Amino acid sequence: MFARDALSYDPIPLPDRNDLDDERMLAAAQGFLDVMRRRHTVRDYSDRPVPRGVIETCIRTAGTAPSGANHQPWHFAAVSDPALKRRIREEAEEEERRFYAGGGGDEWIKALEPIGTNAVKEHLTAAPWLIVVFAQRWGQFEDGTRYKNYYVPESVNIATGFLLAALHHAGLCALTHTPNPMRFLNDALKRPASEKPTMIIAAGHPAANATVPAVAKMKKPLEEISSFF
Ligand code: IYR
Repeated sequence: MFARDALSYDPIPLPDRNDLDDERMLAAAQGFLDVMRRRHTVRDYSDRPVPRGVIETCIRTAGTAPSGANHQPWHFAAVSDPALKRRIREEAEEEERRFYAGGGGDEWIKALEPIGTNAVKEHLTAAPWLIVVFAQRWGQFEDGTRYKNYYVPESVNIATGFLLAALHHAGLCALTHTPNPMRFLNDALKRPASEKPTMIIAAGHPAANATVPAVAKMKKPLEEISSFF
C-alpha cells in the first residue's frame, strides 16, 4: 500500500521517545547484543507447530522497516500448507542439484564445504513455516497505474533483517535460503511478475539433534568490522 491520498508532508511530533541515560543505553545495547548472539542459522527443524499469530506478528515487525519514500516495497508469503511446501522443496532442489553439479562454479562450491550444505533441502518440508520474501520492483494504484519504488533491495533487505530478529526474539530458529533462480516461487505463490522473490526463510523450532557448523560461531571482531573517526 502506498497512499495516494497522503502525498503531502504533514509532520506530527515524534511519537516515541526513549531518553535513556548513557549507562542504561550501554546496558540496553549490551542486552540486545547478548540476545542476537544467541541467534543461529538452523537447518534441522522439529515438527512442533508454530501458531500462525506468531508468524503474523513477526511479519508485522518486518513491516515496520524503513523504506525508500516509505513505499514498503515488500511482500511476505507465509506457507504452512504441507503440499505447497513439498512443491517448493521439489522445485528448489531441482535448482540446487544444478548448482551443486557445477552450476555454482568450483570456487563457490568449495567455499560452502565448511558449511556442509548440499542439494537436499529437508528444511523446506520439515519447518512448520516458510516465509518467502518478495521485492516489489514497482507498485500499482487501485486503478492499475504504476508507480516506481526506490531503493528496493536495500528496503527489502532491511525488512528481512527485522524479520529474522523478530523470529529469533520470539524463540524461533530460521534459515535463509536462496535457490537460484527463484522465479518458480511466483507461480507457486501466485505473485505478479512485478515482484522478485529474494529469499525463502524457513522458521520453526530446532530438532532435538540440530547442529550448527563450528565456523558459524566465529564472528569477526569489532576492530575488523568497524573503523571510528
Ligand atoms: N543456495 C545453495 C548454496 C548456498 C550458498 C551460500 I553463499 C550459502 O551460505 C549456503 C548455501 C544452498 O542453499 O545450498
